[in-house]
Amino acid sequence: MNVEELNKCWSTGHALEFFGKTPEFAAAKMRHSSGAELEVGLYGGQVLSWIVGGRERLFLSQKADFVRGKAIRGGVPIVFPQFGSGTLPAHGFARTSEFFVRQTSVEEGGRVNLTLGLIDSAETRRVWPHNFSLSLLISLGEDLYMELLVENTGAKALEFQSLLHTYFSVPDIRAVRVRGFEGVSFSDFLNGGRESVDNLNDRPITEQTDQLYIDAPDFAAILDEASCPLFQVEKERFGDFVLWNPWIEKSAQMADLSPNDYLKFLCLEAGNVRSKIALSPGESFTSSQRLMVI
Ligand code: TA6
Repeated sequence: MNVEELNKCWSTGHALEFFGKTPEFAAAKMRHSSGAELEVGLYGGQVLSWIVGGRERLFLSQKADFVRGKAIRGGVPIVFPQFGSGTLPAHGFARTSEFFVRQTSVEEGGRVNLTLGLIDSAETRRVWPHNFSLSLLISLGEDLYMELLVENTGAKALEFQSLLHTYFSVPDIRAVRVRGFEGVSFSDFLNGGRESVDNLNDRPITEQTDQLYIDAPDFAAILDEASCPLFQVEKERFGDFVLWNPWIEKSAQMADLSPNDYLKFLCLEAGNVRSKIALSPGESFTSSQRLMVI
């Protein structure tokens, strides 16, 4: 569907309308009565912008590639059905697939809802021989609620990983802290997956960080250097959190990041990584995150 067709079929007026993010990339613009605004690209089903209180709250690289087949650096990439490297392309194919609109609505209380869909295709089945149906609910109120429903529509069992790879915009990574992981076991991807327990109450980020917090509590927060909360993340039926910042050297190797971009974002990612989700034919699984600006 082109933008005109999308608006004809799905626009709810000022609260939700479609536009061309680029000439080739259609996106939804969602507006809440609180003044919060959201942009969601149909490519990848990816939240690209979240404005609260007149300020952008997500990081989107100025050098992000809006090219089909490539992942867009920033916002909230959808990681499915694989996390990281493996038999599929890194982080799976969802983030480089074209989603379609399943539903749009504006609730009486003013929440603006967009549900996007992705189903298996000859292209996905070639790399992942399963039938599936994804529904991604993106709900904008004073918070941002995202819910991922995965259904096994095939005749054989399947297993998947899923994760919402949120790039939170921060003033300076050297001044933020992460709260919620004290006493939680984590696997350090930069140290061969070595597992240890985080013994910090409010964890600073002082170097390249790439850690999987296993069976993590459902609440985590990003704080400023005065330990005042910037963001709160509440996850449900996502077992883990991933914490990532590439820092200086890794950033320098990433063509879609500018050298100092590492200072401007922290990825705090709710996901099912350590334990894959298994679905028998006809079964489905729903997981969600709620992001709040504090
Ligand atoms: O979520 C952390 C991570 O797996 C890091 O290892 C890093 O690769 C990051 O995701 C970004 O991955 P991408 O494929 O988008 O460059």
